[in-house]
Amino acid sequence: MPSIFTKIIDREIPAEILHEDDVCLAFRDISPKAPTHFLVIPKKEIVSLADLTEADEAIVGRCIIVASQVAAAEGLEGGYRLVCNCGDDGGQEVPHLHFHVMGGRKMTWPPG
Ligand code: IU
Repeated sequence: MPSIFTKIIDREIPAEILHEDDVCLAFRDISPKAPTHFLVIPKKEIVSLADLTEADEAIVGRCIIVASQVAAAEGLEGGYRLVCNCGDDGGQEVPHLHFHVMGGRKMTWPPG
C-alpha cells in the first residue's frame, strides 16, 4: 500500500525537496532532529531494509550517493550521521525505506 512518502513523491502533499532523479528523492524532514535533517527515499515502494533484494542494490547505492551529495550541498563539512531505522524495534514509523541525514551539531553515541 502506498505510504505517505509516495504522496510526497507524487506531490500530493508538500515537502521541501532538495534533490530528485529517476531513482530517489531527498527532502527536509518535517520534524527535524538536528539543524540539518533530510531524508533520502527510493521512488520504488520498498517498505524497509528487511525487504531489500539483490535487485535493489543500485537503488540503495544511488540513495547513499545522493545522501552524500546533498549533505555536501547543505554545507555539512564537519560531518553528519546517516541513519536507517528498520521495523518496530528499529524505530521505523513510516513504512517506506528512508535514510535520515542529520548534521549541524555534534551527534551523541549510542542512539537511544
Ligand atoms: P522513521 O525512521 O520512520 O521514524 O522516520 C520517519 C521520519 O519521517 C520522521 O523523522 C518524520 O519527521 C518524517 N516525516 C516527514 O518528514 N514528513 C512527513 O510527512 C511524515 C514524516 I508523516
